Amino acid sequence: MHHADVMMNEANNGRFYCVYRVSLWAHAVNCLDRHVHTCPERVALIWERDEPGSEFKVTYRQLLEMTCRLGNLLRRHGVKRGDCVTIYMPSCPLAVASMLACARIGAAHNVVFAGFSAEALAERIRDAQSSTVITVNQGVRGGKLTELKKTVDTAVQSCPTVQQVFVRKQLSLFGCGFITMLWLLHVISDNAQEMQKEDVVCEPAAMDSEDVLFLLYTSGSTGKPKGLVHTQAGYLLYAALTHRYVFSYHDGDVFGCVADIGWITGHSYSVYGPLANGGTSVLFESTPIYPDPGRYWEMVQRLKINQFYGAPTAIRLLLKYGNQWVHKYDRSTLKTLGSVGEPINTEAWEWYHTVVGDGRCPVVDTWWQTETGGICITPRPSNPDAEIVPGMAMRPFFGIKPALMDTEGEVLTSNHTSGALCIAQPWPGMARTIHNNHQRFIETYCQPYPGYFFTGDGAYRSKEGYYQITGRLDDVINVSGHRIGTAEIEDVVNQCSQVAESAVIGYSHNIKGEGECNSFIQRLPKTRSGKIMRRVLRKVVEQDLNGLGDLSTLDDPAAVQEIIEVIVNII
Ligand code: 6R9
Repeated sequence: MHHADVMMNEANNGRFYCVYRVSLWAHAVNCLDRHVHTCPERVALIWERDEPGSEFKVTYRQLLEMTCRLGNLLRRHGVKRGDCVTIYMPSCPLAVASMLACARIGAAHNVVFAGFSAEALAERIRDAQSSTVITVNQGVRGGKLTELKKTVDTAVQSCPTVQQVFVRKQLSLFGCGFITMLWLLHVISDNAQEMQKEDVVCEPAAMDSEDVLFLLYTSGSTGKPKGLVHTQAGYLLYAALTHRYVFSYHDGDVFGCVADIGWITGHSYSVYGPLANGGTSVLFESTPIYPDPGRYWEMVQRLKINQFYGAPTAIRLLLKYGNQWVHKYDRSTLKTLGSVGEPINTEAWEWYHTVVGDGRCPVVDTWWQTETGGICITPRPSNPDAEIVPGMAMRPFFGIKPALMDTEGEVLTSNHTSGALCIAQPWPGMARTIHNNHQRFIETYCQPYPGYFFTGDGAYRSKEGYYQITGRLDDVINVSGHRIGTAEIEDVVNQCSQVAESAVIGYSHNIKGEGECNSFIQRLPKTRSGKIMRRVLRKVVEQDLNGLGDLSTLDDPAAVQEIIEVIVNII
């Protein structure tokens, strides 16, 4: 029996996950070797490259081979168990193989989103004390070329720990034709020269269930980003279990999570969850509007995607372009539609459900965080016909005990109430610490409500006991003594036909405590993963430009500058 199966039974019995601390084979075995024994030619990854129609498939056998070669290459260059390897690559099979190669030899990986600047990358490399970086020379996204190797070159100049950088050379050609495809096929199966020299067998390291699997940085509201630490057994169990049950994933299904592997969503639902379940996972390397706003649905038709998992920010954007981009394509393969990253407003939920899913696919709004490792609150699993209320994350997953706290720190026991969202007992996928800063982990998550894990989010529990996430608590506004979640007001504002998206924030008001400031502007400041940075807006409105906090995840710093100009003029 595989260790993960043991853990799964434990979780099903509702017992504490950490009862057994046994050694297990590295993740690469659970995600690859197992499936190579039973179905070597099954497609593990479909690499949906920037140009539609240039997808590339990798079987479990090929992915194992790539992973082993890379594992051997890293070992030969001195990477040991316990080291940390930084991966700076777009979503592509080699990035997945790099993650699994680290796991196979017992090294932790630290994937940094390939859109981050040299400075943000350097900060994460330094904090992780990585001695090895893996990258590609260039990538292409939305028709734009990015020179990743150059960014790495700049970054490592200020990273004294880095001893070696592995660069995979790949040509990112626009409008990739048949010849290029042949060339690509050659490169992928042949792999780069160095990898080619390596053996296709790589002995997996035996790991303790609580050994580190990876670090993943998430931005803090103040100070520097936090390197959250996930461990071996609990994380994989939780990613696999949630992937199978939340999305009702069945063998043979094609799972399309469009998040970048640089985020936790990509880690859990493009890589570990689907691969642990022997699934076929799409790696999406483009944007929702490239080459046009039909991209997602054209891809669904072409790859016959069964479960589609995306972010509200993209849904809101596509909704604006109109239904014709959806109707153009056959979406009959779709069975479940997932949403993650931010509260999904009612208008976007309805559109996703009725237009994209033709009213026949459950929409699973999935609430979770980098810290939780996998989905914690979501409508499924449940009876297939159990109610789903638009815009609500609904029910806790197996083993998750949500608790709402009042401002005095007391647990709210009744329904139809709002409070700070905590989790009352540990679960397998929870992050164990912040790399090199356990004290910050304790202060951020464990001390605010002793005995509970504090999520930083606010939630409402309805009369029926269903949960609705109301937004980050640092975004909650207090007007005349009423605590209102930003998401609640935005939901109403977004229903105006002229409004594509909105961000509601509060600012100090002598009488009411906080007033709302609604100012419409061209674009909102967002993180690279599409979350609106309301705390930055609030600081701008409060004219506290020195207190903007950690901006390393900001997508386009010019957006903040624009807003500063508009808002400072109004106030
Ligand atoms: C998975 C992911 C975590 C924060 C989280 C919350 C927000 C995520 C949400 C949601 C409302 C949902 N969030 N999913 N809010 N409804 N379905 O996004 O992880 O990048 O760490 O962000 O995102 O505020 O605390 P991460």
